[in-house]
Amino acid sequence: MKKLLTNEKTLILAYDHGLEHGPTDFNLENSDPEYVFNIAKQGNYNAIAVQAGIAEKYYPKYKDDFKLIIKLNGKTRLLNGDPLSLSNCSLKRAVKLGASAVGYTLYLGSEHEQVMFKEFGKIVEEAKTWKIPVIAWMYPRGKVIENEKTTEILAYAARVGLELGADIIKIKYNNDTEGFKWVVHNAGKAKIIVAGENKKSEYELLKELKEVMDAGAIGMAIGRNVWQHKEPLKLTEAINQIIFNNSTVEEAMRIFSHN
Ligand code: FBP
Repeated sequence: MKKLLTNEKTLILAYDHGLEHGPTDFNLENSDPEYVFNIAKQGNYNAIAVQAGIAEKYYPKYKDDFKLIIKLNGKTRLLNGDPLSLSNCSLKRAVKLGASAVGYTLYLGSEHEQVMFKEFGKIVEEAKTWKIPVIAWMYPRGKVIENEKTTEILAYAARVGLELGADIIKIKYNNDTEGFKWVVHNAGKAKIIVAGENKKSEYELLKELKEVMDAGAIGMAIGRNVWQHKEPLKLTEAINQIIFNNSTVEEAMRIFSHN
């Protein structure tokens, strides 16, 4: 049965990497969107986050299985210099494609941040009329950002997301367990979810997830660690246990190993 986008907690499968990183993240199996959409279905994810082109061709078959988040902007990794990422899909089209929420990456600290802030403001305003939530991928990046994962800069990113009107803020985690409470605190009534980032061991991933949940995050929007995994559904089950059943890392690891 299709879950809500978030019922306090959420687990989202992110699959916009083909645009952001290129096929370098993929193999023969996971380069096929069908393979990844099937993980979202079998793994009982709340939603999948994809670009409009993928949504248009692959979501109709899964519309009763999980929610759709359309990533409105995106850029390739081929450009040099400070990042600028503008929308390639309107809200109207996203809603028509079945989106229950829209996503937008904001590169704060980029010399182009004002351009993205301006566009994001318009999207937030329009999203209110469609009554759909806006998820901001808050990524500090640009030549003035020496380290995009200090606690101070992550807290700043979370705060900017709140101030610009995001309902959910997607952010990276820096393994500072105490510091992350400050990050979450600065998001106020906006909710925090974390990215999975580069592929890591199951234990490391689950431990990080437990730490961010304990700090007040509501879940995860994970990509590579799941669909690059040999056993994505087993890993998903362990992730589900931590997010929705408040399991310990050890319990989740047992579930992963015994499944
Ligand atoms: P992962 O869990 O694979 O890190 O995916 C999360 C995500 O935010 C994707 O939605 C996006 O494509 C990617 O990370 C961008 O990360 P970066 O800009 O750091 O490469």
